[in-house]
Amino acid sequence: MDFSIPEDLRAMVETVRRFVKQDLEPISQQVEDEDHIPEDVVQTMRELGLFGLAIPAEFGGLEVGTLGECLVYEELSKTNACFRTRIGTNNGIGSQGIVIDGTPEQKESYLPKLASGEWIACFALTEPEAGSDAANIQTTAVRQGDHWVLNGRKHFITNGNISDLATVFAVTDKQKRAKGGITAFLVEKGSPGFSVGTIERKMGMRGSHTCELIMDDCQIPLENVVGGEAMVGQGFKTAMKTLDKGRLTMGASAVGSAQKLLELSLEYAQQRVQFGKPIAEFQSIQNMLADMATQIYAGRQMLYHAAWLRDQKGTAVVKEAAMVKLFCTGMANRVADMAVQIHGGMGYMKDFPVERFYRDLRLTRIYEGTDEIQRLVIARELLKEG
Ligand code: COS
Repeated sequence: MDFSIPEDLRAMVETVRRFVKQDLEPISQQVEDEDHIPEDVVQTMRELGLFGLAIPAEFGGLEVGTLGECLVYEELSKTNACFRTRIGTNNGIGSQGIVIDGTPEQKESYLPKLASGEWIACFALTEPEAGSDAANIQTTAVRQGDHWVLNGRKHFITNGNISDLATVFAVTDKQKRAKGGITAFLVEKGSPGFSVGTIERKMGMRGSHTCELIMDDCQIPLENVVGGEAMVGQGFKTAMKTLDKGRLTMGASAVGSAQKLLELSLEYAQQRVQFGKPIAEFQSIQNMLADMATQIYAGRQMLYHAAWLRDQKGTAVVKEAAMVKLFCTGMANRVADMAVQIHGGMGYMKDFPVERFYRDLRLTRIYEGTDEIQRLVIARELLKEG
């Protein structure tokens, strides 16, 4: 067994770590207050190639592999979560439908723009009646002459308001639904009948926006079915394969944020004096620090292993990806709770970053598949294995 991180990935992690320390962390509170990432920072992200981590090199991406991507997310998640979310959809759910199932023409046409960050992409599956039950989407697509006509409303769409391209899932056969009746469409900003609805108000994740997307007799060219004509009806599988990878990177974000919370807690516990000595000298605080470190260690090991496995086996890590998301996001939420506890009253104040991490991490147990869905996926895979 070789547990070492390859040299090229280590160098990349160093670059991202420097970027986080020098450029992102100093403005993390400003971004929180203004609910907006400054354009010059986004430009540096483009120059570093961060929008194309998961896009093949032949289309201008860095193609760092799943492990490489997870390592970058781990570093980026040590600061305000919105920075990771900004590049997240181009590397994940916004582009991977095209990377996995797109036609050569679709790859040629869209991936270079997504890899460079010139275009932003989003993933429009969720609807008011279709959250965990993704197959219950109500958006329809009907073929009319030389185009498809889409009607429906999506919500909770990350980066939807700033996207140039959306992968929109719609029902093309009401009887078949998930089993051959859902199709994925590439919908460009400005398409007739396509618009952004309400920007949603959230508990956290400031600086990263989610919104409604509305299709009102939205016309899409026939060639914009992901994977082309042969993939009409196969969109649900495209969505599931895309989400598998997202579940690993979500685990990486959770590990990175948990690590940062441990570092903040260690620092605070050694500075904060109560009853005449630093609180780090009390066993009850030490127990929490030890539990945090142990759980982070466990999460990181399973994350790296599952990422490595995906790099060896391609996309077939359904069970492991769900396990990583379930464990790592739960772990990070427990770590965040302990971090607030160690910081005491200060942990509840907006002046300290632990309060922000506590809110932002709560979402990781919900989006890209809830804890309950991960358990369902894991159990199904176990039963299939027999
Ligand atoms: N990879 C490839 N194919 C997959 C797959 C995967 N990970 N998961 C399911 N499929 C296939 C199935 O094999 C089945 O294909 P066949 O018709 O050939 O048998 C088809 O997709 C339908 O799958 P299934 O019957 O399992 O569909 P269900 O409606 O029971 O739903 C769950 C499956 C619950 C797993 C799915 O709805 C889900 O993941 N929900 C959560 C959605 C989510 O994460 N939303 C977050 C917001 S989007 S960011």
